[in-house]
Amino acid sequence: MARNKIALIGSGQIGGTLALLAGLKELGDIVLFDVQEGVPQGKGLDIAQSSPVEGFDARISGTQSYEAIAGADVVIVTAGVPRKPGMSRDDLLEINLRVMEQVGAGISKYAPEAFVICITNPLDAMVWALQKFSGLPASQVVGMAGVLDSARFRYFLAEELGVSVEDVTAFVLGGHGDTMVPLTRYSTVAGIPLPDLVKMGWLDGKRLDEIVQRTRDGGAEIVGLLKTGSAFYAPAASAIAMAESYLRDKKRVLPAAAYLQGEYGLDGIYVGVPVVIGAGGVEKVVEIELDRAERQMFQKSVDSVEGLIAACRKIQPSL
Ligand code: TXD
Repeated sequence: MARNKIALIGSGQIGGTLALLAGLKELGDIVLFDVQEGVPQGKGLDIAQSSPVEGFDARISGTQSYEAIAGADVVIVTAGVPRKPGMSRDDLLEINLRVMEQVGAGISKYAPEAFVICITNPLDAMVWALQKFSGLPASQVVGMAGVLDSARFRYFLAEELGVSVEDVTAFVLGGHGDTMVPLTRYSTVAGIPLPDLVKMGWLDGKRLDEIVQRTRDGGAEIVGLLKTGSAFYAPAASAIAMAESYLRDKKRVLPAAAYLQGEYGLDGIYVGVPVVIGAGGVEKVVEIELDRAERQMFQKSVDSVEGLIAACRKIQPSL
């Protein structure tokens, strides 16, 4: 069987980590793309030189040309610029929207069959724009945020309770960042919902609220520590889990920014919901019951995504 091909558009902090993880997991051959000359080539060569030590076989190459992504099975997009001092959120939106336009055209021309995972911020709006620019079916284009947000939630809970991260599941909905909605009653330790753990006296209710807030601020906490960039190990690991579910048809149920067509009473926007990812891409959007408070939080999140989409449309009315 021929190896799969994974194209990474953007070879910065997350892109490089994605290449290393995809190599270590032998997901396939890897093409790193970036506008910065030498960077994808250098990172590719460096990772390739780790393969004899780690014992994995993969062709890893770097490129400035979209042609090199031809026939990719999976494309993971991290291309974009970070927000710099003096740059407003709208400035950032406009620059990254232009980047999505280029990336969408490249994918549409050379890898129209690929499963596309977008990571670039502002996530929910960028994945929406990328799907439009690429013209790929919405089931083939998805955004990564929920796996990361729920991983942070799981890690904090496991640490608090002194249990294995493997036995903690967490459920998050909504947009990435401040407006994410951690659903505590659907989050469990070995199947026991968090509110029951509070009742049992294993978890303090106030501590749980603090952990929820820390999860919401998870990205900012890391930016505050790193000072020169944002998180990249856990974001890369999260996108790799999604790619793996697609390539191996695992049909994992993962939170992801998916295109809604009537689900949750929404139409035509991307927002974080649980989905099944398998060989057919996003094979199913899982629609769960929300109580009043959860619905309100979800709506706040949807409003902020809709605001970003409106801002994109203002910049590019044809979208
Ligand atoms: O959960 C999530 N979705 C996120 C999102 C979690 C963490 C970080 N998140 C966002 O991912 C972050 O705000 C950024 O928008 C992306 C990528 O983060 P990373 O830390 O990898 O950023 P880098 O190191 O700046 O890498 C971006 C690369 C860089 O090498 C640029 O040269 C390149 O993108 N770039 C481009 N590549 C291709 N094509 C174009 N036009 C282009 N412009 C810049």
